[in-house]
Order: sequence, then C-alpha cells, then structure tokens
Amino acid sequence: MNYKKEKGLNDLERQKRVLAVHDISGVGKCSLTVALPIISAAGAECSVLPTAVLSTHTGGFTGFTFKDLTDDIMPIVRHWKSLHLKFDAIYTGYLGSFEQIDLMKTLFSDLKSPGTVIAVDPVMGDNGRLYANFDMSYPPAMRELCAAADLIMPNFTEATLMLGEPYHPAPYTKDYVDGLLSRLADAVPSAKSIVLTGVAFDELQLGAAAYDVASRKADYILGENVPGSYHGTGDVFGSALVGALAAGKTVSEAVRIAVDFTSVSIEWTAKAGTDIRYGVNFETNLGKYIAAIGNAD
Ligand code: PXL
Repeated sequence: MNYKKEKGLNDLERQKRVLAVHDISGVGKCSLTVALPIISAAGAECSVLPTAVLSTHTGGFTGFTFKDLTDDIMPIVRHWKSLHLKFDAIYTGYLGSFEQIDLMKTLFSDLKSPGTVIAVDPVMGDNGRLYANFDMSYPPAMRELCAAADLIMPNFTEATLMLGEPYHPAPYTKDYVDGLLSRLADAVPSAKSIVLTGVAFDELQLGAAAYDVASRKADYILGENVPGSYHGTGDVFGSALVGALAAGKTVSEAVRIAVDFTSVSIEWTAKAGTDIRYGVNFETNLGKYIAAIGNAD
C-alpha cells in the first residue's frame, strides 16, 4: 500500500504550528479557551503564550481576578528561541497593557522565520465601545502593533478606533465599507490582508470582508444574521480563520469557513437561550468545522 497516496499523509510530514498569544479566562469562552480547541481541530499544533490569567473575561462579570503575566513573556520567548522552533503563524488577541503590545513587536521579530504569518486581532472593543480596562490611549498603540502584521482582523469598533473615526452601527453601504478598508490599508502598510468582521448591508445577513491589499479588492462573505451579541464570537471567528489558513485555505476560503462556523455556533446558543456572557456553543459544531477544512477522514 502506498501510504503517500492517502489523503492528508503528505501533510503529516510536518504538522503546522500556530502560536496563540491571548489571555486565558477560565470561564466565559474567549481567547485561549477558544483558540486551543479550534486551531487544534484544524489539525495544527496550537502552542500558547498566556498574557494573563483571569477568572472570567471582563465583559459583563464583576469581581473577576486578573493575574498579569507580562514578566513571563520574554523568558518564554527566549526559551523558545533557544529551541529554534518554527511557527507557521503567530496569532495575537487580547493584550492587557501597553507593555504587552510593545513586547509583541519583540516577540514577532524573535520568533518569526521565513513564511511565518503574523495575524493580529486588535481586540479592544465592540458595539462602538472600548472593553473595560482600556482607555482612548490604547487604540493608537494597537494600530502600531497592526503595522507589524501580515493579516489583521478588526471589527468595526476596532477599525474606527484605530482610524480615529466615529463608529456607526450596521447596516453599512458598500461604499462606506470599501472606503474604511482602503483607509485601514493605508494606516497599516505591512498588512497583506484585512479581514473586517461585522459586515452587514441589511438586517438579514452578517459576515466579513476579506480585503486583498495588493489588488485593493474586497470579497464580501456573508451568512445568516442570527440575532444576539454573544461574548467571545470574535475569538471563535479569529481562531477558525487562523486554523483554516494554517490548513492551507486562501484568506477568502478561510473567512467563508469562519463565518459559517461562527454563525452556526451562535444559532445553537440562541436556541439554548444561554446567557450571552458565557459565550457560544462552538464545541457542538466542531465536527462541521473539521469537515469544512477537509480533515474529516
Ligand atoms: O473576547 C475578547 C476578550 C478576551 N479576553 C478578555 C476579555 C475580552 C473581552 O472583553 O475581557 C479578558
């Protein structure tokens, strides 16, 4: 039997490795508790660098604990550097401080090798408001970090904050979204791709734009708009996107997979009537995600 001919075995020669740099919030399904299972389901190794340990995320709970791990970041990076590890992607999300934003620039230059994709989710806010713990001095710093990335994935709140523009809720016109993408591309010249989440041109559909900076063209990838604003959906989307990219999908293909996975996960959660603070039931839908990636057999 020629094992090489079997689907997927060529890929086993070297499994892709993604480094996810986010906080770990014990309860509330966001950041690393989402990135680890989803990127693993895509067939990639998900190495993690926790930026902080919280009892819950900061969106809607009071009295959460917050253990900052800033001091551990550089010793961890130095150890990994000594191991000569290759990361196919580095995916950053929630960062708790300016110092951590600065450290990410060092982490990128220390840990990237030719071919490493730097994916930055400038996690800062939603629905026109910054998350607790951040003030208006944070967006310009996040914009600088985005300027070190190959791919950024802001929502409209984060995009407008980084551009210093007023936030408008959906629905949007195509002209407005095209203009926003073009201004983002000018503001973040390193980025080859911009994935803008929360795109809706009417009440019925919601999705993302996959903007190719070289051609200045956007693909609009929409799915059913399931009502409800659940916590952690940005991280579910981002992790599904990064996992699909690690599995070899194009940016537009990966956005399609991530939009569908996020939308079906929201649908299940809405049916169950879960408190929005506890995040979405993506776990039940991981099989569909794996099938979309093509690793099902
Ligand atoms: O999902 C974004 C996120 C991640 N991590 C923490 C958060 C938030 C949003 O509020 O508080 C700790």
